Order: sequence, then C-alpha cells, then structure tokens
Amino acid sequence: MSKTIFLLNGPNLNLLGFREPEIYGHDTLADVEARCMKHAETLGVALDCRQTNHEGVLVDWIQEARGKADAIILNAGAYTHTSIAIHDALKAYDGFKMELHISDPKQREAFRHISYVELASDGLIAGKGVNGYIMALDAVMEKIA
Ligand code: CA2
Repeated sequence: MSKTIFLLNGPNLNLLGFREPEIYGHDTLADVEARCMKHAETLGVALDCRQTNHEGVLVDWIQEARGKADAIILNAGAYTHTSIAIHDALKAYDGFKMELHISDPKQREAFRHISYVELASDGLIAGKGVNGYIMALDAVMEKIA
C-alpha cells in the first residue's frame, strides 16, 4: 500500500524567497513544495504539503496525521524553540517524525538553540538550505518504505 507523508511548514515560511535570501535562499515556498511533490512522485509516495502561521493549526495537523500519515516532516519555524504544545502533539503521534530546518539554528542566536521539536522527533536535518527538504524526503522514505 502506498505511503503518505505530511510536510508541514510553520510561521513565516510563506516568506521564503522574498526576505533574508542570505539565510534562507532565493526559492519561494511554492518552488520548494513543487520540487518536493515531483520528488515524491518519483519515490511513489503521497505528499501533503501545508503551511500555517498559527501554532494551534500545526497542533491540529499533527493530530490529523494520526491514522492518516506514515511520517511527518516538520519545519516548525520559530515555534520549534517555544512550543510545548507542538512537542506534546508530536509525542502523541506514532509515525516517523523528522525535524527540518533550512538554516542550522544551533549555529545562530542562543534563543534558537533549544528545540522542543527535537525532543519529540526521530531525526533532524538542518543547515542544508532548501535541499534539506529533498534530503528529508529521502531519509524518511528509508525509514517507512
Ligand atoms: O532555518 C529554519 O528553517 C528555521 O526553522 C526558520 C525559522 C527560524 O525561526 C528557525 O529558528 C529556523 C524562521 C522562518 C522565517 O522564514 C523566513 C523566510 C524568509 C524571510 C523571512 C523569514
């Protein structure tokens, strides 16, 4: 049976490609999602891409993934460093959980060094630019295939 992956992006990632290209690159979120959809097709996996600026919506989507998705790839944006609610939702999810960041938060300001997402995830890809999204898909497929 074919697998399903939720690719969830959190706050401000809708601004990708429009601001701070020196940190996040020139690709827009639409570009990145289109690349991921193409790659998912070659891998034979169904990919559901979503972005929200709202913490509770991310919690809702992580809960929705229970029973619907075999894995979640999550770039929770700044909620990574603040959200125990997202941490708890991830803990309640039984599938594979991959934390993803475009930059490497551990190499940036001290307030980005804690990750509540990391404490509830099975893997981490960070600091690889937007190519990290493709790397995350490949890594997750190895775990769930
Ligand atoms: O490196 C990442 O992917 C982050 O999750 C991005 C978050 C940041 O708070 C995390 O510490 C690391 C910020 C997303 C903001 O994205 C923007 C993109 C373009 C322009 C402005 C913000």
